[in-house]
Amino acid sequence: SSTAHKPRGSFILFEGGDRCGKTTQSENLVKHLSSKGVDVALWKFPDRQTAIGQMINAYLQGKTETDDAAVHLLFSANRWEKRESMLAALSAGQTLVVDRYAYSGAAFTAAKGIPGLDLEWCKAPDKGLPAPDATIYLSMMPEAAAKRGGYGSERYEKEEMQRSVAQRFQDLRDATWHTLDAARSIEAVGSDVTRIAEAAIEACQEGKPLEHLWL
Ligand code: 2DT
Repeated sequence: SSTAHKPRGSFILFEGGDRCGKTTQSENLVKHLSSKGVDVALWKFPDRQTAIGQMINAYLQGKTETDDAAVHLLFSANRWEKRESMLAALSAGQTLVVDRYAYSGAAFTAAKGIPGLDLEWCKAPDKGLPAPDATIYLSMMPEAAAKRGGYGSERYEKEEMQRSVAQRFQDLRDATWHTLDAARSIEAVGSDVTRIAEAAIEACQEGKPLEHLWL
């Protein structure tokens, strides 16, 4: 029997503002990769199922008021509490398609413009988390996104906040980043997504090491 290690899975992240098509594209990517025989799972942050996630959910739905710094740390803790299972899945060879992560964490809190909670402060608690192999940023003007059936009723789903978030995302661009024009058709965006994801998976199969955020 072979003792050769299965290559690790790839960490493919979707980021972007509300109504940019992240959910549709991440679901379509998972379907596409599964049909090609790739071991793949779809993850989403915040994970509203955990105890911390339930506190975040109540905050987002406006049922509780939480200090902005405290809620920022809850979002980060919600990633740290999933770190071990994330690393286990990746090293078992499973590719993870993730809908939002630490870039959303830093962009949304920094967008509030609260003195002291600048981008560096916002990034600090996520330092050391597993880094994505590819970050697919679905770029769309907030005005255009709002026309897609309107924003929902959760906290942050306002055009002005979305504009500020988009600016913060620009400050967070790094080597993993791929910006796609998300105003195009689902199919046009999807074919770019597939190309980026397949390249990331191939790089991991060829031994690209997993990196860590913002150290
Ligand atoms: P969804 O609509 O995608 O469920 O996101 N957010 C998200 C933060 O403020 N900080 C974070 O760390 C993350 C992951 C973005 C719910 C909202 O929560 C915001 C939108």
